[in-house]
Amino acid sequence: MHKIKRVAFIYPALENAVFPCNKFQSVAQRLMRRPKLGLDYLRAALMEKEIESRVFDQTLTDFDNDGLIGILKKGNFDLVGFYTSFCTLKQTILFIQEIKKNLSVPIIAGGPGCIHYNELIESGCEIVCHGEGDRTIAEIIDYYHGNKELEGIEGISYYDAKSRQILSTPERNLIGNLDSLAFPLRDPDMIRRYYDYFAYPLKKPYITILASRGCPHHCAFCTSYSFWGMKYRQRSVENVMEEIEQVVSGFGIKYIYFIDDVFAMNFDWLEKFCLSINKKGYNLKWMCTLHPLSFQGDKARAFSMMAEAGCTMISFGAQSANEGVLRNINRDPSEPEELARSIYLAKKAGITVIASYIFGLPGDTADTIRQNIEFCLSAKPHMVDFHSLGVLPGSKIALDYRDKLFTESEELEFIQICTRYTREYYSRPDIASQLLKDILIKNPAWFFTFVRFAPLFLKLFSYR
Ligand code: B12
Repeated sequence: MHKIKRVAFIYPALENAVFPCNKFQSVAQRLMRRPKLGLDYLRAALMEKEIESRVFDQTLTDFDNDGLIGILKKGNFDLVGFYTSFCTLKQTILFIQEIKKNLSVPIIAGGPGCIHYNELIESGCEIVCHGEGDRTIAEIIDYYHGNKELEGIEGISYYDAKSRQILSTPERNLIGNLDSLAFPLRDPDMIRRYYDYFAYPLKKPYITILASRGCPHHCAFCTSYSFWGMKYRQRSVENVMEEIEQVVSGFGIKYIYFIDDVFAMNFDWLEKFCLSINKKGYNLKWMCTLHPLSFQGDKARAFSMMAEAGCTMISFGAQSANEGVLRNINRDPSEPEELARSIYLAKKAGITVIASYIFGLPGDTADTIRQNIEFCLSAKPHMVDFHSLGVLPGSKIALDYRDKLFTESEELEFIQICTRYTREYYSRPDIASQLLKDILIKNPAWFFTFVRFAPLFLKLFSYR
């Protein structure tokens, strides 16, 4: 029996990834540091078992292999848990191998990289958790405490010494009632260090909150539906308000980024939420991500209600302005028209709008990609986020394109077009003046941030 008293969670940074993310993305990531909410949910689950835990976020504190070994030795941890994603998988495996060489501490892993459980286990990881980890981690602790067998824990893979095989247990059902979860256990020292220099309306200290899990859409490039299942689960407004009360009174939070795949799918929920937040009279602003089809029919009312409740920014996952490409990625060809209306109405309500596009989707040609920027130049969101397709293992695109993934040179070309079109967008006088005006209204102090980090911003705009 291995008594667990202290757990270290490691979040490997993209900047140090040895595969396969491009330099452009890692520069962009340096301009924002987001809390690792999933790990804070796990910390909350461990606290309910009176187990201490810490997150070592490599995006905040850089450490190499030796540094990590030093951290683990000094902290005297009894268990190490890795957050994994496809981009940082190789780096994670290197870390795991190094820990195995130097320490005898058991290692577990979870997160979207769990589909690579074979590689993780072969490198020395004992247990890999699939999907939601909030309940699974508690049972993994029970296993280490001798109160549970591995084969009785749903939603994991592990190496079975008897059969000398990697075994997987049956899938775990999704948590039915998200209100039953403890609120994420946030570390006040880390909260102060997170920032997002792209989102100029954002003021520090800020945190992220999830008001729902999963996404009802099935976009071919995304892995949300394969990871979280097809079900969209929403927390009650009361439960979300309780968490907001906790972070505002506990940490003086000024800004919240709702990182739901799609925020407030249901209009009644949104209305109740906006009324509740208004009633509280907090000095608090927030932002969220919406789908172009969100609140169809009731957009004007939705956006003015949101603005009144403190929403200062909406990010729309537009992805493409071309009907054929939209069909290819399982999206609705009517979206560009709907999005144009959303952008107009959200801006009218005083909300900063960012529209996000992926270049290099199935069916994309130079013309369809050009169509994206032409659409933006006409609909005029305050900001655009043009990025190239990263083919995510587990997504429909990865399955359909298994044998014809984009070559490195094609990917490089898409990245270059992203940069070129981003420059073109912001150099248009009407777009630049709209942006400057909005910054002056929302947060003029952001200009100091821009000057301070000018080399990084310029690097992004000058990538060739
Ligand atoms: C906010 C966010 C970010 C933030 C913060 C990262 C974070 N993970 O917290 C930032 C900006 C840093 C980021 C960066 C990137 N992201 Co991101 N991000 C998200 C987003 C929108 C929310 C993450 C979140 O909080 N989820 C909610 C919590 C509750 O879930 P969770 O973090 O997965 O944790 C749960 C389980 O996974 C599990 N679990 C997680 N870790 C562990 C560890 C152990 C030991 C155990 C037992 C369990 C366990 O238990 C947790 C609680 O249930 C997700 C989409 C999504 N819906 O998840 C994309 C997502 C995770 N990101 C994605 C991608 C692609 C990226 C980037 C590569 C983007 C880029 N090109 O730059 C980088 C990669 C950075 C990296 N180091 O890996 C993909 C990952 C795809 C994949 N298969 O790997 C996702 C799924 C988006 C998508 N729909 O495709 N991201």
